[in-house]
Amino acid sequence: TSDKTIRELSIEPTKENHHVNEGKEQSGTCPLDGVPTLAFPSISTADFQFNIEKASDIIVETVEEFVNKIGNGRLVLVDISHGSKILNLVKSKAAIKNIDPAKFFTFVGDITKLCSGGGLHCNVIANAANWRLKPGGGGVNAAIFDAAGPDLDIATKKRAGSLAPGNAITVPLPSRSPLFSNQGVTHVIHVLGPNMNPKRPNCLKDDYNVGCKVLHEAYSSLFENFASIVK
Ligand code: AR6
Repeated sequence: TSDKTIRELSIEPTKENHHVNEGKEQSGTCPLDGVPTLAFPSISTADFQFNIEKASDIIVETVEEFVNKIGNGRLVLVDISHGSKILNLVKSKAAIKNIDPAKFFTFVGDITKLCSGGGLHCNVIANAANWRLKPGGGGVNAAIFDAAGPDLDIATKKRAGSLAPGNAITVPLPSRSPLFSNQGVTHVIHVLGPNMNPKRPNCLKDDYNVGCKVLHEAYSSLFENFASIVK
């Protein structure tokens, strides 16, 4: 582990150490370092079946566009699974584009336990939502609504009843929500990405001309919402 620590602390980013902070997992501590941080899942690439190669290009492009518009804020792409293909693709593409690894990195962990389980304080988390902004339904949406408790549903309903593909909406989290008190999350940003799954509403039937445009809009809208919170 000491080798790993040394590699993580090295100043010169290399392809190997560039983004994933695997060593920080399970640390059980969470320094609230005060740096505004957005943790976001890969929108549309699981239940919505969006092509991950195309999605990884769009994530890196949009991050590159916004990374200098968020003050001292940081962006963190999170996935729960260790062998995450999307994380690995994004990691290598971000390294090629020389995106500052202090401002953008990838992280393996449960987005609802980043502070307690991962030692990473993220004051804002994004949700890959459904168009009705309904709790449940599996994936990261179910995990976030479960972890936040009923307050997130109530606060969400106050803001909006539905979301169009490509849009995002910020919901401030009441301080009594466990996600706030245990993880330090003050805002959830719901994002609706393009859907390629025929079993879900608004399926684009493999129309990647529209799909890529909508996914780009979804990330732009997400990062704009985060920028407004940072200011
Ligand atoms: N922590 C971090 N990442 C996660 C977690 C978690 N707890 N759970 C899943 N992921 P998905 P979509 C990753 O399917 O494709 C829902 O039912 C997952 O590995 O949640 O946009 C909604 O209600 C993947 O990389 O979102 C919608 O109907 C990413 O999160 C629909 O699914 C997104 O996977 C949205 O589908």
